[in-house]
Amino acid sequence: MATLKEVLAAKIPAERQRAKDFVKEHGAKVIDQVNVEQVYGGMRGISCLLCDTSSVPADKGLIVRGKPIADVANLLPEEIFWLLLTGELPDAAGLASLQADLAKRSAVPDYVWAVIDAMPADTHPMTLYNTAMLALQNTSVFHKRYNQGLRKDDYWDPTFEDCLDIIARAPVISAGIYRKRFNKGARIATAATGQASQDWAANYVRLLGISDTNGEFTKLMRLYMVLHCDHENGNVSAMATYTVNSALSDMYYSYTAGMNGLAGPLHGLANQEGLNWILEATTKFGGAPTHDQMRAHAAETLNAGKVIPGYGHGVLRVTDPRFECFYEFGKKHCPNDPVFKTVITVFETVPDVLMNIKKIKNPWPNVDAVSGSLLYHYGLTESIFYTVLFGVSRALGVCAQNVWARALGMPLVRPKSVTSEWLDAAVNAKA
Ligand code: CMX
Repeated sequence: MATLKEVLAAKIPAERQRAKDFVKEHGAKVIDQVNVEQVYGGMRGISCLLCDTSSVPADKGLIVRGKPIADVANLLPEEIFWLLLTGELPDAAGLASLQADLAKRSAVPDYVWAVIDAMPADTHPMTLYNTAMLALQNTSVFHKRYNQGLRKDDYWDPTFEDCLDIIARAPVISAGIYRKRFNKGARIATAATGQASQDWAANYVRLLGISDTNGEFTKLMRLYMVLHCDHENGNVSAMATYTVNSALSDMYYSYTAGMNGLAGPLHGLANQEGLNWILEATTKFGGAPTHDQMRAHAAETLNAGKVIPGYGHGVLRVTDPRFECFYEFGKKHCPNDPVFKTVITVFETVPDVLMNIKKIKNPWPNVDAVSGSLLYHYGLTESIFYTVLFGVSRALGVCAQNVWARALGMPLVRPKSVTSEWLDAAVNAKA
């Protein structure tokens, strides 16, 4: 049986050589161009980042290492991490070794809890989560080994070590935060070393302390952790992580940089906002709204100059397949839940409303339009915690991306900015 690290290590030399040869042969070939609108428009659509872990074609949505997300949605998050890193799935022994390794690494030092305890009780869970993660930076293997003198070819190895530590500790930290922030009682202890009988997401459910008598919530959490794992490299959290890691800041610095971006309402916070927007409607109309009431609610939001959370996307131009996976789960497990029923009503009305607004490029739902309703159904009702769950899952993708970035020796990210004056001159020169 080969461990994840051994499988990965075996792949790196060939990939490194392939990248080197490819740049040598094709380095000067033009693959894209930049127009003025893109400079003013968040660099939307410029193809200029390498990411092999996943891709997001506008008409298909998330593809993980060549596999459409719906085809791998029933796998465990650890299997997906293996897939993201290696392009392969683990055998049973490989999976068990990864699960045992994660369990072994999951201890969180006491001082981290003291940091959390010292923060104001009303701090947003994302701030608590990021602070705790950053507080762990002094445990970074990369940081230590870099200071001792590390060859560039070896950067990926301690990056991998940090990534596994982060992934192992993320559920423990976030569950501890959940229990403290929402007065759920004492933290639940992690499994003793060597007793890792549970998978990563099932263990997370146990640590959160949410009752799951029929196992459905555990199924949902596995799905949740898979669906949010990665979304290529151009999104805010992935690109922020990648940019910071390119400066050889270790993964604690890098991952938390990405998570600060995930905390924005146009990105990961949209799952919190998505549920709140639906609950607002159910409160306003005294229950699941009718289609007309939902259209009115949408119009009111838009007239107030706000966005409809969970709808639209920077890249996608179809319904997000991650939305579809959750939607199927909801239809199977909680079709009569009033909040989930409202998600259905929104899906049946809001795209038409948005289609009538010319500037909106994608009227279809993204993953954040539905995820909250399912968590809510199973008793995880504290919507301000939802982005933390997203962040725990996203650790899988950004970790895989950056282990590869260091393995391939990707340099410091440093695009060129231009002044308005320079742009003016460039446009006039073309004219
Ligand atoms: N409701 C209202 N207006 C919307 C909208 C929505 N759901 N989606 C896009 N628009 C607006 C934009 O705000 C923009 O308006 P201005 O030009 O006045 O600023 C205009 O339509 C054009 O936007 P776009 O090109 O279609 O989309 P962008 O690439 O600029 O933005 C996104 C993408 C996701 C930020 C946007 O669709 C949005 O704000 N959606 C709601 C928030 C959300 O669901 N975010 C989660 C995305 C998934 C994730 O990253 O987690």
